[in-house]
Amino acid sequence: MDYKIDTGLVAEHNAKLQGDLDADYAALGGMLARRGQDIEQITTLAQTFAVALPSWGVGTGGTRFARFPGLGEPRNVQEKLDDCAVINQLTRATPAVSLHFPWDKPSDPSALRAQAAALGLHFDLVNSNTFQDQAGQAHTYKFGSLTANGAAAREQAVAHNIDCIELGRALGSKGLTVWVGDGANFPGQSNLRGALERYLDSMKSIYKALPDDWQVFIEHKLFEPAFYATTIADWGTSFACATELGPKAKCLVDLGHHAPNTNIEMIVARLAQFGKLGGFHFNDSKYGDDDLDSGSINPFQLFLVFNELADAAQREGAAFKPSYMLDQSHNVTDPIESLMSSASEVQRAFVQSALVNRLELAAHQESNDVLPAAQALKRAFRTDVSAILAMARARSGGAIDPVACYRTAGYRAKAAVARPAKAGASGSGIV
Ligand code: PSV
Ligand code: MN
Ligand code: MN
Repeated sequence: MDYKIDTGLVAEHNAKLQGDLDADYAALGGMLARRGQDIEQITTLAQTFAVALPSWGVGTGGTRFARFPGLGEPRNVQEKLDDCAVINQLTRATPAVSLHFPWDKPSDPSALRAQAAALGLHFDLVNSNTFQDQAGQAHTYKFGSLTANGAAAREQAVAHNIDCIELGRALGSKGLTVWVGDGANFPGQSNLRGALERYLDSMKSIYKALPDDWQVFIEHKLFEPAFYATTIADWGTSFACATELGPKAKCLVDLGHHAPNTNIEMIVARLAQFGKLGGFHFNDSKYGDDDLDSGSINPFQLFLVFNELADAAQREGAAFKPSYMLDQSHNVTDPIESLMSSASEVQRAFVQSALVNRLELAAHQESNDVLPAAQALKRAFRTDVSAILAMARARSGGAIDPVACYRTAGYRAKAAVARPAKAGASGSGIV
């Protein structure tokens, strides 16, 4: 494997921390044993966890007001893969990368696929982009893409999605995520029902181009860039469209794409119940589509989402396999550090949800004993599973403390020398 950080350095880092970790792990194991839970089983489960990285997440995003480029930012998709490889080397939880076209369009897909394989990575779902005009494109998306009034713009947007499928196929991906910013800023600007009819027509053409073993995920978002009416604003619209399109179409839940206080875990439960939960974009937010690091604002919500996923997995078994991906944007942190931290926070919620005693919870629900039911969830959520996460990483070949190890390795400083700043680096995070 083409490891980006010297494996000897990782081993040295781990050797320094192993003693303390063993002590913390033994203490946690004893506490869990008293609850009738086997820490070894949970650690093995933690080692199975994987969340895909967004290629655009390894660059500095910014906001629509400003972008403050970071040192050593990747200048192309090959360098993005190198950064993703570091994140996976140290966390062992991020073996897949989700590409965004045309930001990451490779000139030679098979060479990119080979590079990924050499780095121990593969490609998750690919993402289309019809929310921006690209240099030289014939028809603008100013007034919409898949929903545009003009047939030429719509056809162009459909053709781009079909190109994404072809590219994704060459890269070994198995799905396409479609997020469109289409909508209206003024009442009267657009016929609300007509826009959705056009969206469905366009999506039907994209759906027809899907290979047999592919899926298409519809990503909803409440608002932005359309501030009055977004065509695919909510899970209900997403669900209706996915149902109309057919079994290969499912819904994707980006945690930041809902109104504040929305009960996202209930949306997850509904979509899982009706077989339409395709996957997630994990991030955190306080106000809107803030794209903050996972678990940085509302870790309890993240836990409750995983609690629903654990319930669905118990009901449906191995067939239940939603895709997990991070979708975040950085303005004030090192993107590699933030992505490592987010991957670990999502993994933490996954592990905490495995600590919920589901039999006990069901019994409290059955007898309408509300407080112990709530406490059963809180007990799992409050358990500090850091030692399980660190042990899972160490056993899988990663770093006990990924951020500390990354800093010791000086990867960013080396990247700053190898990658002098380039004006207008691709993959803006301003959407
Ligand atoms: C839109 O806000 C979104 O969440 C979609 O997933 C896009 O593809 C991504 O952000 C790009 O930044
Ligand atoms: Mn998203
Ligand atoms: Mn978003």
